[in-house]
Parts: sequence; C-alpha cells; structure tokens
Amino acid sequence: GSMLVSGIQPTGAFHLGNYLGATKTWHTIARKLDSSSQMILFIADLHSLTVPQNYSDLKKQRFEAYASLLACGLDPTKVTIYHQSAVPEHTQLQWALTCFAGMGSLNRMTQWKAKADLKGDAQIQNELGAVKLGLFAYPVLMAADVLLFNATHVPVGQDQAQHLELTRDLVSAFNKQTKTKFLNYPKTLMAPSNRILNLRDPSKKMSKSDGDELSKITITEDGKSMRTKIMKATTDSIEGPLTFDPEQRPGISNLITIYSATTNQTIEEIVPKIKDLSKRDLKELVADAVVRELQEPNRMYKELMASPDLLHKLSVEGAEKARAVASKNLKQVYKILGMDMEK
Ligand code: AQP
Repeated sequence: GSMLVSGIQPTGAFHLGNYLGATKTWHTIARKLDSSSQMILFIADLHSLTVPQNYSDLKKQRFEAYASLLACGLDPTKVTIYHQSAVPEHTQLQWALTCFAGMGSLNRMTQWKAKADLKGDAQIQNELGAVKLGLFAYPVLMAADVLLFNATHVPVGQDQAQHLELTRDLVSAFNKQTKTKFLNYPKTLMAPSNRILNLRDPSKKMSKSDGDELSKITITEDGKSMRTKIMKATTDSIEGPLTFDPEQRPGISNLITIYSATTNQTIEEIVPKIKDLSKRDLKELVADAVVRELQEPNRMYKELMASPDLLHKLSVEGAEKARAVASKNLKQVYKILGMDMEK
C-alpha cells in the first residue's frame, strides 16, 4: 500500500493557494485511498519557529489550522491528523539526518533565502551570520517529517519540489553510508493547479504570513469579503482580448488559474470562453466560483471552532496514532545507526 505524508504550517488562516495547492488535493486523494494505504497530515508547528512569531498567537493558530484541515473535508477517522510538536520523533530523526546533509546542498535551497530576504538581502544576511540555523536546516526537518513514516508519496503545491529533491538526496546518502535500503525514495505528488499568486502583487505567491489582507483570500472569511478582494485584484492595462500569459499578464493569468482550479476545467477549456469578457466580468465570474468553492469549508470551520474540546480530543488521538508508526520507524533507523538498546 501507499503511505502519503504532508504538512502545513499554522502561520495564519489557510488561503486559496494552500487550499488549491494542498488541502483540496489531500481531500481528493483521501477519498480514493484503498484499505492498504494510509494518509498522514501534520500541522507543521515546529516549522513555523523558523521565523519569529507572536508565540501566544501561535498557540491559537495551531488549533485554527487543525480546524481548517477538517473544514477542508479531511476526515480524522480515515486520515491521521496531528500537531508535529506532539510527536518528538520528528526532531529525533532530524538530528540523525542532519549528520548526512551537506551544507552545500542546503545552501542551494531557495526558500530560506526568500524568507531571509524579507529582512534585507539574503546574501548579506548570510555573510553577517544573521540567518538562523533553524531556517537554514528547515529542509532537513522536512525530510525527517516524511521519512519518519517512510512515505511513498508526498502531495504538495508547486513551490515545494526543490525540498523533495533534497529529501531524496538524503535517502541516497543515508542508504549508501549505512549500506541499507530501509528508507524509501518518496515521490512528489504535485498538485494539478499552478501556484496561486498574491492578488495585489502577482510577482509573488499568495502567502499566509503576508501582512496585506487584500493579497489573499482565506477560507475563514465571509463570501462578501472574498468577492471584494477579487474585484480589487491587480491586473494590467493591456487592451483587447483576455489571454493566459503568466509572463506578460501575471494578474489576469492568476485569475484564470483560480477559475480553472475552482471549476475543474483546464486553462485551454476556459480561455476561449472568457477571452471576450471585460476584466471586471472575469473578476465577477472568478468571485462566484471562489465563493461557491469555499462555502462549505467556511461553514464547517465556524462550526468546528465552536467545539474546542472536540478539536483537542481529535488532535491528541491523531498524535497517538502517528507516534505508533513513527516510533517503530525511528527505532529501526537508530538500530541501523548502532543505537538500539538490545544486548
Ligand atoms: N500560493 C500557493 N499556491 C499553491 N500552493 C501553495 N502552498 C502554499 N502557498 C501556495 C502549498 O501549501 C502547502 C502548505 O504550505 P506551508 O504552510 O507549509 O508553507 P508555505 O508553502 O510557506 O505557505 P505560505 O502560505 O506561504 O505560508 P508562510 O507565509 O507561513 O510561509 C504546501 O504544500 C505548499 O506547496
């Protein structure tokens, strides 16, 4: 059977990018799981420590994230859902893997640079020694997250491919140096949708931690505000028919991508239908589709947030289920490394 593993950070309300790039596809996969396969999803709270947080907000956000996953239709009786920090094996495996990870390959990862860049030039920050070790080493924790369950498949959005390459390099280094084949090479299961871009500045991706509320649609806001944000989305001043051209027309193309993913039609199917619309009419169409798509998650989120005891109980049970698998695999890895307690 397959073992599918993925995670999401509790760094704020889930947005349309998280939904189309991750949670919606997780839900689709989960519905088709056969009885020999398993899906494990975690709230990546340890990952959110890689950038400074308001730590008392983080506690609340961890539960909001849990509720959001369930609101996206994921069923905790079929899928194991838990908080990463409640399963200490994640960091125990990470330590072992850091001893197989080359500084050079971590240095080539783009995501820490993007995050360090938020506070100035990444290269200069690096030279100053200002980049935090956790941010730099974060792809190794990510590798540990999936190798802990010996994942066969990792379903993620289009922005995560590079980290999974590193994971496979680590598997190769580990298996070669230990002369074993215990760790699987996990396959990347890429979400069908393109990356969803920031509504105000389509040169960037839509991001939870973006301070500009107008830049993102969240699954927790009401339909009226979703519509307002789409109507205000940045497009371009090019006249004539609407075209899908991510290079020259990133704003319009982003709206077409969103329309495609929320109505399950391909870009090729959509373009002839919308090419003669005004930009305003395209936005109306996209807004209708988004509001319709997020209606049920939105309703369920509100319902779940009114049941904190249920969320707590489910997350404790999820962590227990995850630990049962994780501790077995970790023991095996430690045994390979000569660290078992047997005589
Ligand atoms: N804009 C996006 N389009 C498509 N997919 C996306 N994902 C994130 N942004 C987009 C996918 O969502 C999953 C969870 O992401 P994450 O929480 O681990 O962190 P992230 O990728 O760093 O997401 P954010 O929203 O940008 O969070 P912050 O602002 O905290 O960094 C992943 O599968 C990702 O591909």
